[in-house]
Amino acid sequence: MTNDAIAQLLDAAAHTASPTEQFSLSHAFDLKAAYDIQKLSIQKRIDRGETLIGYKMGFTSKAKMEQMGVHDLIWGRLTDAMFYESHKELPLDKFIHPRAEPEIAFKVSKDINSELTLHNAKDYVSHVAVAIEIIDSRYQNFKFSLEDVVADNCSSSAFSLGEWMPVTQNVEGILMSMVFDDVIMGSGNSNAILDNPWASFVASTRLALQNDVVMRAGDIVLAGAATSAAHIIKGQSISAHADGLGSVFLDVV
Ligand code: OOG
Ligand code: MG
Repeated sequence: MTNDAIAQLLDAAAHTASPTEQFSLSHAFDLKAAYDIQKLSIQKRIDRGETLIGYKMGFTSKAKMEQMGVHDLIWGRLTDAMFYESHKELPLDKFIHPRAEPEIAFKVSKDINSELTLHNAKDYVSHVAVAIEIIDSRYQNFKFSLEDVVADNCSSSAFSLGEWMPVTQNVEGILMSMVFDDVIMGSGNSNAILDNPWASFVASTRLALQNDVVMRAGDIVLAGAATSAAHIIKGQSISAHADGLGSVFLDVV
């Protein structure tokens, strides 16, 4: 099977919300091919009129690595069609078996043409926010290898953002939690994300450069979840909270 054929199947699985088999079980491909497949499948969305608006980091915390049994940093792409406004509805029929996780988002302030460090990263970011990421593996039973999940755009399917706060707002060592209706589904410290969420942003700039991607002013970067993800069901009100950043809410319908 060619990379484009796999990309086509993954795009169709996402588009029709119907699961597919793990490709790595029948067809060995390496990480480089996986990122190529990811790029090809997102290109199909762009060809249908979607716009690339940012990137997501994955497996940046131990909680996530342990939940999914994958131990390498991964990154994927975000398009405008994946964005849902806070306090609005999230239609469940667009997804296969969605899960939610609390995250921190960064907004890029100017084009990034070099690898950043913890010392200069803030010069390239205008705002930070609390976020909910909805992940929805296109693979049956949410099971995958590292290569499978990368090809599948790192399970990314939707996200929502709290209010953007100025970049001077602290995101290090803050308590984050996720609440479904009135039940706390998970909580953790933001430093569970690579010891400092900024380190995830810095890593995203490194990965972008390595892959000939230029991060642009206005792009959004999701730093990865500090807690494990939880299944969402119809009728739930889901929210994520981070100290000093506020909250973000979605109604699952
Ligand atoms: C892969 C995506 C991981 C995160 O925040 O670590 C991720 C998955 O768990 O399906 O989004
Ligand atoms: Mg995530």
